[in-house]
Amino acid sequence: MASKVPPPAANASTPILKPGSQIVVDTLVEQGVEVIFGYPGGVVLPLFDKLYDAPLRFYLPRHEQGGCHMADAYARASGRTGVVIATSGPGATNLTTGLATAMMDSVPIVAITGQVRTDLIGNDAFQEADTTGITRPITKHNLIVKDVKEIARSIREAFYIASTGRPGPVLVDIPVDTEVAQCEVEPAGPIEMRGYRIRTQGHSKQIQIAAQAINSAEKPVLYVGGGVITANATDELRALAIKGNIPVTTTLMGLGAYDQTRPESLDMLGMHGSAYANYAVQQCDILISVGARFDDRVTGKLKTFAPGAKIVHIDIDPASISKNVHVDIPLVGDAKTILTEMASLIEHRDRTEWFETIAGWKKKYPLSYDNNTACIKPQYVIEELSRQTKGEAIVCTGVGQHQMWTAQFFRFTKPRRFISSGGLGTMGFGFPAAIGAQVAMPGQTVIDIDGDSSFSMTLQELGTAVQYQLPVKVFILNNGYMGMVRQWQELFYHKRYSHSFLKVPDFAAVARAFGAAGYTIEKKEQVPQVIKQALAEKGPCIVDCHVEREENVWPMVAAGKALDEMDGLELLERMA
Ligand SMILES: Cc1ncc(C[n+]2csc(CCOP(=O)(O)OP(=O)(O)O)c2C)c(N)n1
Ligand SMILES: [Mg+2]
Repeated sequence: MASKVPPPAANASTPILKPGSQIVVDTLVEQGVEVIFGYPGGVVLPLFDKLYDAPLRFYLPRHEQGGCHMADAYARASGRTGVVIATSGPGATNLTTGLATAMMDSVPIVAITGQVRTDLIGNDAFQEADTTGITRPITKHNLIVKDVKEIARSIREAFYIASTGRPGPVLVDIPVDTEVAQCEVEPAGPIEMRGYRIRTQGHSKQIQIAAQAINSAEKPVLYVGGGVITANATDELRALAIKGNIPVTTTLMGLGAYDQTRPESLDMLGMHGSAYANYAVQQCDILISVGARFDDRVTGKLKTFAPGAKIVHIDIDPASISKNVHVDIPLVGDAKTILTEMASLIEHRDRTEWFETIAGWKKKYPLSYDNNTACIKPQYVIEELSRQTKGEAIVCTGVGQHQMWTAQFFRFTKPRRFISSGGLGTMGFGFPAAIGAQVAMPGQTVIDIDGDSSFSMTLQELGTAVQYQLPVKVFILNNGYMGMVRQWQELFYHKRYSHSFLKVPDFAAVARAFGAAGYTIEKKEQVPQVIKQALAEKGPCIVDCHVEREENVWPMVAAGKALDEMDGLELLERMA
């Protein structure tokens, strides 16, 4: 006969056990997470069950790639860490483009993926993929957590690694049995990780040397990348540039780091940068790079890049220093700290001659286009958007000509207003990015300036925008081509337009089918009015702008050419 033993009474010494799935959710909440993008599946069902009544806002994309771009743009717009959840196998592999995009642009994301049961790993189990293996080169850090006791610490460390130093995506893979297993949770404490050290303070002596070199320079240029935005150092940059009277050019990722309406602004440099920025870089005597990485789209032919310049490089990531271009004065540390210290040592210089030379280039080769045509020029739509939103909107893009025109013709005055895939160049990024940015900034006007082909890659996220009534405004610069590919084929492949156009649907009708508003613009005179109407829409809205089909982006530094060997200058000169 079984003896009746009373159940043990709960008292202070009884450990409170929680399943791994609950620990995941609790740790996310503890880390300050308010928003999650994610898609369910078999091995994350325990986790989704706990998300059912978690104090978090959850957004369900139509594809995990979309979810990852949403988390990415959420992070870029807000400065917080984005979170995305996916199931094992196809859910995890669908994240890869999003992770690689975030990795290349140094965006903090924590991705949580489910994994098959620990005892099945390596067995070709249903929906098994080696997620940590696949994502190792496209994450800042990743790991698989096979012990429930490690979940809380792993997630805390994931947030720490994702958001500190040079930020990036971190993936935590959790087998389903670990989600179900139970343990007691350790309270959060200070994070100590051997082998992960971040230097924030710059070397004072080096800062002095750099400041002296800048003070004695006649033709300095500040070359600014996305790192300044990540470091929230735009005020410090402005203070330095104004105090020292130094012209500033930014990379694509750096747009918004410096107010483009200021006289020191040289706008963007590089392959499709302004002629005056490229000339200034080539002729400067000191180039002060802050949070930029000398990407090949910026430098042109490396051997001839900034030939007369001493190079100062401020970066949080020591691996970026002298990677592509030899650096004379390296400064490893946080841009905000270093710029502040440097500004105190910088003296005002008139540099009249240098600014006059630059003014000459600006006058001779302004960023311009021929708008004396009956058809709609894509640049005109962008200028009109910039005018109507007074530069206040958050602007996302796809990849291609429309992206470059946005960089050239939208005036950015503040950081975190331009969201684009710079490093990886991910077509299809713009629309889910706009959704993520809108989730982060509910009161803000969020625009996606997209290409017909780029938008076609992720347009299913219309379902997400409509489901959550996110009032994103998409302006498709529909040239009926993969315009950037066509431009290269025109210039370098004898106009043999090999598979560079797709038959696209009536985008406005597609929008309406999803429950969004849809407009089509075919005539130039409609542009201002329809933009106005679209911006006033309360819900998501698509505007299909039929633009000039064979417009090109100028100026252009062809591959292998020096930065000051630009094509298309005659047109700019003619339009000046
Ligand atoms: C996922 C992906 N595939 C291919 C490319 C190569 N690519 C770069 S731009 C471009 C064409 C983009 O066309 P569209 O979105 O219509 O923009 P447009 O250049 O016409 O403004 C292509 C195919 C890419 N960047 N990303
Ligand atoms: Mg196109």
